[in-house]
Amino acid sequence: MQWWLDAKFGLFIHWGLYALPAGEYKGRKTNNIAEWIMHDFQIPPQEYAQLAKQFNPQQFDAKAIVQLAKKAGMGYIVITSKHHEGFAMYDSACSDYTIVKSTPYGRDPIRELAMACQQEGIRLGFYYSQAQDWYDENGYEQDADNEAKNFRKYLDEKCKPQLRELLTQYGPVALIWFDTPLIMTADESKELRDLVKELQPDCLVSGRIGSGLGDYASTGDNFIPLLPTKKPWEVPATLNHTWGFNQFDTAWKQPEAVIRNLIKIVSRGGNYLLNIGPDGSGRVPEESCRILEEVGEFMQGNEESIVGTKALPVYPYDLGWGYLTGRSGKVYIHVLEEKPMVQLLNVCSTIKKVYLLANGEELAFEQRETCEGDACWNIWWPNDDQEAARARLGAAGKVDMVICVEIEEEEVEFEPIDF
Ligand code: H79
Repeated sequence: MQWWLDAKFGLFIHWGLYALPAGEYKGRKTNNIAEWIMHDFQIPPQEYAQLAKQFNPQQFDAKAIVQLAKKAGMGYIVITSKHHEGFAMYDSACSDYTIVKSTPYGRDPIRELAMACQQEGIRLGFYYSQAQDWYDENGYEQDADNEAKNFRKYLDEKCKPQLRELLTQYGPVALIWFDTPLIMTADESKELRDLVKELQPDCLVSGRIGSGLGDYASTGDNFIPLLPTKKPWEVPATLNHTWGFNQFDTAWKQPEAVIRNLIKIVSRGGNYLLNIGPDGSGRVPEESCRILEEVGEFMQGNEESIVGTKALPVYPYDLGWGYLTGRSGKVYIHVLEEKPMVQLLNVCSTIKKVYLLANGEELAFEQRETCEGDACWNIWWPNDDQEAARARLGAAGKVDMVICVEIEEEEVEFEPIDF
């Protein structure tokens, strides 16, 4: 799973029939995430299924989405192949409830995305709701009487056959992103894991397969861990509140907030899986594109401080003004605020060279002991002028000025601060 550890940043795509109501059904607006509208308004399956007849997303452009992800510096894409609503967004033979068989669109967008990903050299994984299926009478549903269902039948006749299709018809699959196991048993989760690994040994399995059987942990949606965890981890996150397109949700995170989250997550050793929700016509909301493009401007020039980095030992201070990332022989200091100069206390590694990552400008530095006897790095902006240096970095320095410190040692060493 080294590729996944190195990638750090991925694109999540939530797309299904829920993109049509887009947060409003029969004049009633939801204040929950839009892809839950069928559950939240308890829309009967046969009624909800009528949405398929209007689903004709001619604006869906797989290549443009892949390019958007690449420009943002993302290393993988995960798309909903079947969300809790139960609708297959790909050409599934074991159900009639699919985008190919029951919509006027009649095409398989997941095949188009898989082809575009292969052409552009980016990995593709599939979200698959393994336990919740609100269309299948034997699929689970949050807060429903699940004990009364024949889940075995659902597993054998829908879930496993569909996973088999996804893992045999679309080339190499980077990962299966399972979600909400609910009351699935450990044996059932293991059965799904075994099936994935039997068909594609290199395919990763997300933490939400249940019973701790994932290859990595998925944190709570939009929750960023504070401390190192036992397993590698990923934060699934939204750009506004919703995952699936919601026409009323305009609470967009600004690019600056997204870049800050990315650095925070990467500095703590995690991955950031950031979502877009194409609308019912297949278009990615303009605001999402704008945000990701700005993140891309930061990544151009600073990518080395994100992609392929490894979590450093825990730095004993909360810097407030920035974060540290690193790789063998290098520490990247992410400076997110105005500072006359940059000081790191209790760092004892030996500096070889210091420069601004995005343009290579060298920075003056000294290594010394403070009055208290702590090892310390002091770094100065050229001519003591941070703003001028920022201007020279252009878009790459707008939010974060990344300083690269090359050190003699493989791994940076921090002094303990308890004395
Ligand atoms: O796919 C996205 C979400 O649809 C899915 N995970 C991400 C990646 C997700 N599944 N469940 N949840 C998110 C949260 C569930 C929240 C709930 Fe509720 C709280 C379900 C029951 C209580 C929301 C509020 C629905 C009913 C009341």
